Amino acid sequence: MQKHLIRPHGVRLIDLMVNEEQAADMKTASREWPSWNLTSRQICDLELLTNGGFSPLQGFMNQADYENVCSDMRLADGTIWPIPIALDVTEQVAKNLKIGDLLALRDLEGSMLAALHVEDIWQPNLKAETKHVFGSTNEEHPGVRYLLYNTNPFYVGGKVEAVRLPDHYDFVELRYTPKQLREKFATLGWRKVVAFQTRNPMHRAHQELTFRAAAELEANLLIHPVVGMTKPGDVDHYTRVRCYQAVLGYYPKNTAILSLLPLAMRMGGPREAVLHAIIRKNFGCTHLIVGRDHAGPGSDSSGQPFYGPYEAQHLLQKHQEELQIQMVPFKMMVYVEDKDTYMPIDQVGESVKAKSISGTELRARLAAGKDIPSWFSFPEVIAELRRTYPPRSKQGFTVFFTGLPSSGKSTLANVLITKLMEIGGRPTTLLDGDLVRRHLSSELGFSKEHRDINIRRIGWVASEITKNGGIAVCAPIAPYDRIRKEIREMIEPVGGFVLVHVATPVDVCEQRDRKGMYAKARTGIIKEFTGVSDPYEKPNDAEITIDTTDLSPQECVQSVILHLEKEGYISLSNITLRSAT
Ligand code: PPS
Repeated sequence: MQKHLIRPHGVRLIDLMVNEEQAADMKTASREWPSWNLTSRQICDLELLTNGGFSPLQGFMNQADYENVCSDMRLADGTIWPIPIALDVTEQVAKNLKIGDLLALRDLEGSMLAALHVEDIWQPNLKAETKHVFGSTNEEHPGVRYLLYNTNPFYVGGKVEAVRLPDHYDFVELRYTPKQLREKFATLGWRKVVAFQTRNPMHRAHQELTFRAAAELEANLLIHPVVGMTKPGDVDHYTRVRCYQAVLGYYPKNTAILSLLPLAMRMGGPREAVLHAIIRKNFGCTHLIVGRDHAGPGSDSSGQPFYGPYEAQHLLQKHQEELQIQMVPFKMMVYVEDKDTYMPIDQVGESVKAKSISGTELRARLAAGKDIPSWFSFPEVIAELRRTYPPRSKQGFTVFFTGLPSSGKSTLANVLITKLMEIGGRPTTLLDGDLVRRHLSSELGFSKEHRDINIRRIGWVASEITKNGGIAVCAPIAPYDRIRKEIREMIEPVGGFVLVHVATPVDVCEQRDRKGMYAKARTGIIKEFTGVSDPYEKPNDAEITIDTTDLSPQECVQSVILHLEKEGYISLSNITLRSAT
């Protein structure tokens, strides 16, 4: 029944699942095996290995495949494959493994998902991998950063036998495996299917483009969004899926379906586009839409794009005959007001007024609670986005004071908390340095390692408060720049983050010496004391810098309040109104 469908990549559709009896035996036997708790990304990879989304791969890559993929974009047997699918483990696990072992692969709760027959254990050159795969070693590229900072130093390769697929409890009815989707296409009689890959909410431009692509090809449409891992800071997949479900209603009946793809994206631009094509072929699609900067992470902080806008199209074009799945290239769609229609940007004459709204502008409009025009998106999609991204005046935020001991952090934090409670409307929590060390970090000292743990704890609590719409005011010393940046990265996706550098000079702090600690540090009674015998890295990314030497606490806090008002997090008009009446 499926013979009319496109063939999978390689000889057949891979299915790594063993039968029930074997699974039960393997689970029992695995108690004696070495074991590895998979990371979120590895769980995504394992799911696509198991269900054949990554056909012809039959496990995590061995060294020969890995090296060939890096250098030549091919497996050792010559089959085209663009990105390594490797299992990274710690040195401790690697050192206790030998060729021929069975390694139990477990989920985040420690429940067994699969067994790996160890063929190779090696230490990869991750820097070289970033260069080959991403064409960049710039740490601002999320794929590069992941490889350099979140990847364990050893790779283990070998065939996999799976006992079950990873658990999913959300949108279960939309999670088709390649086999199930192929069966569905066969049942529906869909032989030509064009896939749309996305990691963003869909608006009118995307609906228009996908509709046109399918209509022009006389094909059906698969909306195939990635719900595994995407670029940090993207709209969460729960919100996106609710948006896709709404957009589905705007296609002619029975022409389009929605299925969720548990892929961990690498944001690898051109090479990732080739991977997307292979996956869609395995899911039974004959065509893949590839647009501007497909799977690219945009630009670095100097504004330099990581990839050319159509580099992904060019690479896929080069290999499409061999891959068999066909690329449907498209240019950006823009709204032409005079004609009340969407058109590809290259078909719009220079004199014609074309409109579009960038992702950044959309976020800004949501944050400010401003209008989002109906030509841009569907009412249901706008409503979903507004639910997830309420205006800043309703979002949570964190104010993070950093500075030397006795610089005035705690005093300012206390005044700020009082002011914010006067304004009201949101629950407010103070995470002062001393308070945290008493209640959360009582076992920690002041080494760099312990200070980082302390700040990570504060950051985690603050991010939870922020995510749930509250206000966290933190006032630790937080002397290290990298960890402060990590906290910012943790909080910004869930609400506001304002870093306040309390830049009171060290001699003024020492004169104040509220707790007599500088004196003790000078005589060596207190060791590793910030500002005396331990470093303080001044922030270069603070929203506000305050030197408290000649200012009253009220004056200092006023600049924080005004900043919060300017950014839309608080509204002072209520206060003025109240005090006027
Ligand atoms: S850190 O680096 O952010 O973890 O430090 P923090 O938790 O904010 O420190 C809280 C208070 O601990 C007192 N204290 C020291 N500070 C710095 N270095 C050393 N070695 C030290 N030992 C004790 C100090 O009073 C900090 O409070 P503040 O309010 O900053 O004076």
